[in-house]
Amino acid sequence: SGKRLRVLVDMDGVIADFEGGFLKKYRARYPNEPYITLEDRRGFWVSSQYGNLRSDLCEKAISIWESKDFFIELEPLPGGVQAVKEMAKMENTDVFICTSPIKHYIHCPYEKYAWIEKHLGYDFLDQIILTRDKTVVTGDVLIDDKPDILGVEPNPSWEHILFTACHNKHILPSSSHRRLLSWADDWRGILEGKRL
Ligand code: UMP
Repeated sequence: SGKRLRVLVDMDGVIADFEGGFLKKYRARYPNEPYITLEDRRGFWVSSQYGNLRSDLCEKAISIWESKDFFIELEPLPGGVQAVKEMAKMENTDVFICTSPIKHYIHCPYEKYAWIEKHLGYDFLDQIILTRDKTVVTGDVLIDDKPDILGVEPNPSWEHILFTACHNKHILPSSSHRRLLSWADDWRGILEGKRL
């Protein structure tokens, strides 16, 4: 029913548990350093909040996600893999995983592909968009936990649906932002609305 829909789904913080994976490995590697609980996380950039806690903790935080096996070992977030699989099977629906790799590129891009193959299957490797600028990608919706998605295109084609995460749950989204509270929330309703 309705028009064909292109859905862009972010990876870290939306289908893969970046924050949980980070905190677990940070505490294991730096057991004597202070840390920020997920409850106390504020702002998209983990490195900034750790750097504000103590300046040397910025690079310690970065060392965690720059390490081999960080991205591949991220746990799926509740319901995310199932929702994406279900979405991809819907009629007239194209789903792409749209994710920004870190610039320390030795492990991250490879492991993002490996994670998608492991959790969504080999055929889903056709649906991956790795980009540091999501504004140049066209789509009807972008489901992403980053509050400010900026780039060279001032008027992106997609509507940004803010996916709730520990770091963004306290901010009041701008009037143009709709939210998806979790994968238990009504993502089907949002898609059907865009199809009209
Ligand atoms: N990232 C950082 N620094 C941080 C937090 C995350 O570089 O403090 C990286 C990890 C992911 C990317 O590769 O940012 C997340 O990008 P998107 O979720 O916007 O795709």
